[in-house]
Amino acid sequence: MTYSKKPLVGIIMGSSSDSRIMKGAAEILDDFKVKHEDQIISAHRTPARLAEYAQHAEKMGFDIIIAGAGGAAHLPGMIASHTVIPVIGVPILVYNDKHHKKTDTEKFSAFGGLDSLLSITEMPSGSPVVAVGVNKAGNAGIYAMKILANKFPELKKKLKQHKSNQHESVVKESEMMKK
Ligand code: RP5
Repeated sequence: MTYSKKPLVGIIMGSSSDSRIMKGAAEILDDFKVKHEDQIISAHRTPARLAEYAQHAEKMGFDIIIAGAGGAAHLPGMIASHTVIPVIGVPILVYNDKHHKKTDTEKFSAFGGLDSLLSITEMPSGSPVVAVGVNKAGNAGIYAMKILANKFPELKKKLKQHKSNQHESVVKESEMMKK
């Protein structure tokens, strides 16, 4: 069962290099059978596309936007400034092997993701964005389900099941340690 024919959540990211991380949010939504629409939009490289997207998101009737970006991560904040749809920001620490063929250990950010975390959370008063931890896109997905659970009681049940699964797996791990 899906909850709507149309996507309920918009997932956006600043670059295709963010998709490795942002797929964590998409996977949670897929698990919960909530439709989403995914797009790449750069706050700095495609500012006009960003403004158009905010109008598109309103027209589509999204309940939530999940926006991930690394470095000077202005994407979640700029989207929030264009719309009243709640925005969950995912600060991203990318390993920049896309353009520069660098090794996996060479990070795009010199600041370990703190730069993107602060760029997302330090919004001016009156224009908030909530943020999950660096690269924790899955948590953005779960948080989005919590918001949507106010509208769809079935999702609340699934979230409770998810919590109880977590409980079971920790207890199981603990039992394994005793052996
Ligand atoms: C940010 O710069 C993107 O969100 C990405 O995290 C980072 C690197 O982008 P690319 O150089 O891989 O396109 O704008």
